[in-house]
Amino acid sequence: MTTTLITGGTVVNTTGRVEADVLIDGETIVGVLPPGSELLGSDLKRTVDQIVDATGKYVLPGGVDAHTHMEMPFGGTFASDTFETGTRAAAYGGTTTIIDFITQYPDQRVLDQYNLWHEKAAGNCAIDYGFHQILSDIQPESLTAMDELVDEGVTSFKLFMAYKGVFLSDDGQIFRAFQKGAENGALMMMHAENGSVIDVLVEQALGRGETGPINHGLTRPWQLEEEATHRAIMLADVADCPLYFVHVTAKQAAMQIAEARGRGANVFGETCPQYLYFSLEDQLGAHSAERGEFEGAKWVASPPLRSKHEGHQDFLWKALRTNEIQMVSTDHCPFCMKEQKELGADDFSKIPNGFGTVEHRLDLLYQGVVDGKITLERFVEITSTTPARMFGLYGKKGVIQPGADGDIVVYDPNGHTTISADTAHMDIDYSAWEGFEIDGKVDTVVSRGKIVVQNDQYLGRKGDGQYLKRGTSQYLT
Ligand code: DUC
Ligand code: ZN
Ligand code: ZN
Repeated sequence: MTTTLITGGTVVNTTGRVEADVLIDGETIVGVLPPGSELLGSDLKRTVDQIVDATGKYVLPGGVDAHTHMEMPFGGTFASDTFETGTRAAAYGGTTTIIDFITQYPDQRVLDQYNLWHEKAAGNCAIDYGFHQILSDIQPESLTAMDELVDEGVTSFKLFMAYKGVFLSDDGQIFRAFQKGAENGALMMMHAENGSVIDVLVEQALGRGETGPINHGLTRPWQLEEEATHRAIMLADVADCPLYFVHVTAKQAAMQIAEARGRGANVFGETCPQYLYFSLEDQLGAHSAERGEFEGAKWVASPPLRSKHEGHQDFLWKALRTNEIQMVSTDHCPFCMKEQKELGADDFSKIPNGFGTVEHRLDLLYQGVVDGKITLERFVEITSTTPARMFGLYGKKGVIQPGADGDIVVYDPNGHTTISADTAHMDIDYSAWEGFEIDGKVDTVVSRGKIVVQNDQYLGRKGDGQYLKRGTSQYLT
């Protein structure tokens, strides 16, 4: 077993920061020690096999990205990152755990999909991984499967109020799943947009010949996110089940969550870097010589980007600071422009929805620290500790303390990162984040005691990552 000492750095947990050395024995943290490795030779009588010099750097718990879609079948194609490429890119960016969504379409059996996701991921991942389950068009068999999946460590289920005929469940179906969640302790997750109304707006826009990418956002206004968010909260109230909103984009939806939390409901929300940094106006302004206005397809995701003038982005940063929104995941669902986003060249509703961000989440949120939007401790909380606790991994993940997995990011606040598709490692032919400058840099990444990234080199191998059989949410016990 390899013993690793991370020395000279500032260890950051949600509770504060301290100058300390971190000792990892094999895969597990065994000590957070006063600085100075002289203790090792005498008191602890240990031989250290490898030393990571973190002088002048932050020592952070490895990132936990609780929302990814590796090789997801969607929009007539597949998300371009496989478990192999996507988890390696995540490791480069300081994420040492992902929770990916098992996808189920109406004609598929939930448990078959669960087995399929294990087949896709096993032996291919660079970092540890768990699963949530997507349930579409919920039928009685799916409700039974929920019990079995909770026993397998899939303790959270995503439902959709949008994408009719693909993922959407109606209110009655949603309510039955909520009742099941209330019974078996699972955390229910919601994609909150009013799909029926969106479908009308899309049909009308196409009928008027408005086919460009910007119409994706224009046909999914914030009112339809707020309405769905409110409706889901009310349904969860009646079912007496906890509820977690994925990818919150609209100020008004965040306010619904805040209001529910204010009266003591177990309602939670995540947002994503794209909704903090980009606006509908950015997308509208995007043109290229090669593609003209279709360049905007790079920023097509659902829910869509929101207007800068309405203040959504500022509100989401504020909500992160005040814990009205609890965490940040990526909704990593990359599609290349060539042959993928291009499927919607003549019809915005056919553009595969999604961003590729799994590699950049930590950097993009760290820039929020530099810009004074969140503290360093809050950065750790929203990128690692809360996602771990929300999804039953805390103690093993999300914290630097004895007994936790040796998942560490050494982050250099004096380093610099320029984001570009040319240097990123995700399997996508562009970067929505091209040219972003970050005043910080991932220096070294350790995953269960193994150095997997150092000096911009990947030192791990596929299959290093293990399946995480998760417990139920630690916010609910
Ligand atoms: N939204 C996306 O943008 N992509 C994948 C699924 C989703 O809900
Ligand atoms: Zn979604
Ligand atoms: Zn998603």
